[in-house]
Amino acid sequence: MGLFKFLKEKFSKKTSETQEIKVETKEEKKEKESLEKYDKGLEKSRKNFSNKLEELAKRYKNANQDYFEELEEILIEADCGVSFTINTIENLLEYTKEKNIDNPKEINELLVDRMFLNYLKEGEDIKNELTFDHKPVILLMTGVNGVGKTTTIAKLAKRYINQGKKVMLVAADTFRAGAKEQLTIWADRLSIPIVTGNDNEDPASVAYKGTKKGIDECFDLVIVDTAGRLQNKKNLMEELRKIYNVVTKLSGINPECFLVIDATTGQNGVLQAKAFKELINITGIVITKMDGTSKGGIILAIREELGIPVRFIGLGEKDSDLEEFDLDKYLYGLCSSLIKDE
Ligand SMILES: Nc1nc2c(ncn2[C@@H]2O[C@H](COP(=O)(O)OP(=O)(O)OP(=O)(O)O)[C@@H](O)[C@H]2O)c(=O)[nH]1
Ligand SMILES: [Mg+2]
Repeated sequence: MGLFKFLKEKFSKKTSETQEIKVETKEEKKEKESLEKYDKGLEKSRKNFSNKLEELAKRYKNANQDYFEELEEILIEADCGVSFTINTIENLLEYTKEKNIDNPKEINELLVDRMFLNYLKEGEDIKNELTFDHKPVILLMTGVNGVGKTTTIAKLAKRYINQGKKVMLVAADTFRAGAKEQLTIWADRLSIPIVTGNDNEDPASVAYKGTKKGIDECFDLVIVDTAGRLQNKKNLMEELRKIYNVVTKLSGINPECFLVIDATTGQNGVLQAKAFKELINITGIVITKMDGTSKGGIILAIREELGIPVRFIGLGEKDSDLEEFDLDKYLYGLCSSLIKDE
């Protein structure tokens, strides 16, 4: 069975089932809420992507060269990236020619299949959730200015507190005025400890203090906030490497290192990821502000060009608006108008 049909069975059925009066288990309720978040958060992208595909399929009775050119444009406009788009279209052309397929609706289904397969083939399928096989897990949050690092820290802290973990925060952004206070407000709200430094203190020294406390006091998770830095500012990037090295040396293990990318910045996000990846070992990407963009294809572009897994996705400003990245739900959120309409 193709992925398109699989998603249809997996999720459309669930949506209709929920109409019936039936006692839901806690797990089912959580899954339903999660799917709804994806559905709502990807609404703009869906309009830009699958509604256009649907409309394209209506306009062409049979797929021809013009059809594939328009399809290519839709993928580029959705921010899937040039490389992903070209590979996918070439792939589709080859396959449809070989199998004699020219029905646009069928090609839409094949496209969803390709999006899924391409994501998987680009890298190992690692678990997105943090794993706590050693204590403490140190998580560095990095990224350029204003992408949502601090907000994502609060969301992740809440997530793991709810899972019963002992969590603390470290304000290693000693550069931006108000950064320490912003993180302290979140720590107070979540009732967890925070390590801060003086204004303009070396961020690596604050990261050191935080890591040490995390080790000494047996925390499960220490999340380190870092200042926003543009990838082309050499001294700031060096400073990040220093934080990374200090934490790695003290804890004796490579930290989890998330790069936060704002989905609304488009292909610039790919350039950011390339630069950060050269400097430190990025173990995952968090895509934020997915709810504010119509270009949800950025996840596919990043995966195609960097192979780094997207671990979490931000779908709103509240501390509950963070979901573990799930390829099925993402593709369903992006394409559900095609799938439901079948
Ligand atoms: N809609 C939406 N807004 C978000 C999301 N994540 C963060 N934001 C908003 O983005 C803005 C910037 O968030 P911060 O968390 O302060 O960003 P930052 O990367 O820490 O910023 P600097 O520390 O200045 O580099 C805030 O207004 C957040 O509410 C998201 O997933 N969706
Ligand atoms: Mg911040």
